[in-house]
Amino acid sequence: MIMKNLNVGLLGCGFMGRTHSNAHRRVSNFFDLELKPVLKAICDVNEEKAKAFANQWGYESIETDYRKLIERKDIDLIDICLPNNVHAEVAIAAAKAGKMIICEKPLAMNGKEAEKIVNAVEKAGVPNLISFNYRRFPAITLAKKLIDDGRLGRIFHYRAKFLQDWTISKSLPQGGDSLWRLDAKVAGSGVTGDLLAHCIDTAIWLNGNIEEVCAMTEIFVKERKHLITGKVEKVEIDDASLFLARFSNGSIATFEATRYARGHKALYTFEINGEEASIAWDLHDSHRLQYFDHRDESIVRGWRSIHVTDGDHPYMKHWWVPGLTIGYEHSFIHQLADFLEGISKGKPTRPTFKEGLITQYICDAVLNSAQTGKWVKVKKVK
Ligand code: SOE
Repeated sequence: MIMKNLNVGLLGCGFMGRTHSNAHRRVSNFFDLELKPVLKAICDVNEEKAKAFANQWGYESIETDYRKLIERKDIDLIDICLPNNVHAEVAIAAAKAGKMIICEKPLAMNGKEAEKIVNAVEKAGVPNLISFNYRRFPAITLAKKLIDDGRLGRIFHYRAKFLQDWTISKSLPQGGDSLWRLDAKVAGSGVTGDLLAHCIDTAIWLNGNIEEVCAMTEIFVKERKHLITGKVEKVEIDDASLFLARFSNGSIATFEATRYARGHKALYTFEINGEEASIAWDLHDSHRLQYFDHRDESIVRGWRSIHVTDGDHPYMKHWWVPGLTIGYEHSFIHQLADFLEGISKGKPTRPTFKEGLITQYICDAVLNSAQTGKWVKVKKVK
């Protein structure tokens, strides 16, 4: 296949900047695509950081002002790996300039801001993708296929958890480059936008719309020193967030995310129980999909642990040989491969910003319910 270059301008030199840069570098080695990402420019307000990142990842140039990056005629795709409070400003400017856009999750600080982003990309008609990478773990993509094929039958229960423990220490500060996730002015919310957003995105993909929620949040450490102001300031992000939900298909759900589950670093798990079959997944054993089918002959019936590494499993034919595993970073390569293929075919790739808005509305409803102590209906996307 003849490849055409697609020039990438990426913003942000943090953890997500690295996962996305790695995807841009490697995708064409493993997927036969018409478009080949070229690392044209990396943008960060800190020039030294941008230079070091460009050097390490092979970017051709650097920018320190996002407006300059967006103005550049040689940039086709803007990839936003910045903190949540600047997603809207950058995404709207990029859409107005007619650039394709990838944006890290959550789409924005809240639903209102996310609506403006969606309006901007729809008006401009530019391809857009919100990065909810967990959809592209082969085992989760396989779960989607099993559900869509009707193997589970009527679904009764959805159960999801995302557990971490990295903010338990009272002496951990908030804010700044490394700890902006703890600063509500930058992150918008705590684990609701950071972790539950992942659980919600997977859930609405696998099990359809969520109609209403009833939530509870908690802030365990009420004050932390702010790395920028140097002062001890109130903590306003949710440290833990739990909610009950009703899906449009009649199933009911529990969701939980916390950064206070001692012993868990990033334990994302979910289980779905249907009339005929159940499935379960665990990020710490990410290549396996647990599957129980009640239709199996009773004497051999039991949970199967499917090692999702065969050539006919989602994405796996692009990698090594059957039985050999891939990892976290590959989910970003898969979502990029799907996005590039979508651009070539003139088709939107899910999740689009519009789906990011659905998740944002659910996060808003969760935070609203936690405040009011009432069930809250989720706003519908037009
Ligand atoms: C937070 O620690 C975090 O890095 C999230 O921001 C990511 O989205 C999640 O995948 C892992 O945890």
